[in-house]
Amino acid sequence: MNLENEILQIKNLNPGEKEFHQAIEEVLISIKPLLENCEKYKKNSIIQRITEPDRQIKFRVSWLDDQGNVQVNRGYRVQFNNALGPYKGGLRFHPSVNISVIKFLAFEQIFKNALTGLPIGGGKGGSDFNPKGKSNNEIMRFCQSFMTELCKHIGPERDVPAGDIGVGAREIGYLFGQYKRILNVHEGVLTGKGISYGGSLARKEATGYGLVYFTDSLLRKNGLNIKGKNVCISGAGNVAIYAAEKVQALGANVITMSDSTGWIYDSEGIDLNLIKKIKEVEKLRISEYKKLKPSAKYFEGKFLWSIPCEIALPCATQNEVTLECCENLVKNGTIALLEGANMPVCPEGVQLLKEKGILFIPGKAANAGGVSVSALEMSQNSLKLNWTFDQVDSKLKQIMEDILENILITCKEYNLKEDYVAGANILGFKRVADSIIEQGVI
Ligand code: NDP
Ligand code: 2IT
Repeated sequence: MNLENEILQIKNLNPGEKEFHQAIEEVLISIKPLLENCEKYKKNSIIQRITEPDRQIKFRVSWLDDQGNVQVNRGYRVQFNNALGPYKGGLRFHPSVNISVIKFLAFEQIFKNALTGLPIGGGKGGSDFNPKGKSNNEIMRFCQSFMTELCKHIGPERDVPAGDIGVGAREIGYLFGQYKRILNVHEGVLTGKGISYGGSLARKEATGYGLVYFTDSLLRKNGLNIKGKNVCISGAGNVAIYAAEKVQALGANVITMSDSTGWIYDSEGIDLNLIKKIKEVEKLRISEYKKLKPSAKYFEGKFLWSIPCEIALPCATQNEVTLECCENLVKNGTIALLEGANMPVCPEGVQLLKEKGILFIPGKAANAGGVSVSALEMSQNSLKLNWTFDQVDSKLKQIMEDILENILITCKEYNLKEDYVAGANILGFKRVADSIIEQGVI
């Protein structure tokens, strides 16, 4: 069967799962140069085995709201592939969550985790629960109910969840507490934990910092420098905030940020203390920024990447960067786009950026810093040791540099020129596929 027919067959097996189809297509088409020369993958039905999750867990989550009414949500955990290590990947709480979204994220996570070189397999989970407008007690009751079922399926050597959209330190704390209460074991079953009970320093910063370390290395490899560059960022959550912090630390200017309601443009450079106060502490809308800093501009609605910048770092959600956004970036002379979010650029947009010679790095490489430090948190938990911020941060930097270096080597080996999407996918796929084969028919 040729590759196009195999992709069609996978789509038919998973009807209506559009985000999952998108991720499957992106990965499989790009690894053609690998598949063409590898008979053993065909013989071992690697494509069928790698695109079928080990298991998909779906469960009801009932919880009591502050008025005493019973609310019902859906919970998911997709344990996609554990060839390289225990399933590892975040939990997302957002009303848009469905099986397609969780499967796309879990599938991407397999290859991202392989790129880190650390012993972790791929998984993802979450719920269509909307944390917006919920009280602290409601969040706690939801997390407790969610974990009451999830705890049957996870464990430090089995599956180790972490945060993602809508799941930060507060939620991880409540989830961890409930796990401990039910199993009566204090162990590294989640990452992104509070520092006082087994969390790692620099995990909070890791995805954003890692993204910018990668950006800095990429520019240097191309004879450029991040210093003084204008950087547009989308999102104003965990990834966006710490990407902005590192961009500023390296002497570049962050001029935009956004949330699901609108976006801000601050030509003087975003005041990150204001953003942290609005988004991390008070959990308000980004429009508050203009009230506190009237010289900035606020626009309601979707961010269209219409402000000229040299570097673009989308850090909100999947498919946020449309073809129109990419046309704006091309028109404005952007040099590089690195995905802080998972799959934020739509396929037509990726195509255009590549055609126009814009340096494009997919999320599975550029945002791998978060899961890398999660794996370092697992190591610290196993060793019952805590490393310093600088120890973790320097390991993170090294991991990001190694990922870039190995992608460049792969691009050379397969004659891919500047197609970093193919380079990252081939490198990650090969590591996982070869391990699957070595472990026999299971
Ligand atoms: P957060 O919940 O902390 O922040 C998400 C941000 O994106 C918020 O500003 C949110 O706006 C915005 N957003 C969410 N959904 C939409 C939407 N549909 N349209 C527009 N804006 C939206 O999540 P993270 O920062 O952790 O995650 C951001 C991205 O990075 C996701 O793609 C995630 O999968 C990816 N990622 C996260 C990692 C991590 O360690 N946290 C690691 C690697 C990747 P609002 O405030 O209005 O909700
Ligand atoms: O998409 C991701 O890599 C994450 N949300 C982080 C996963 C993790 O296990 O830290």
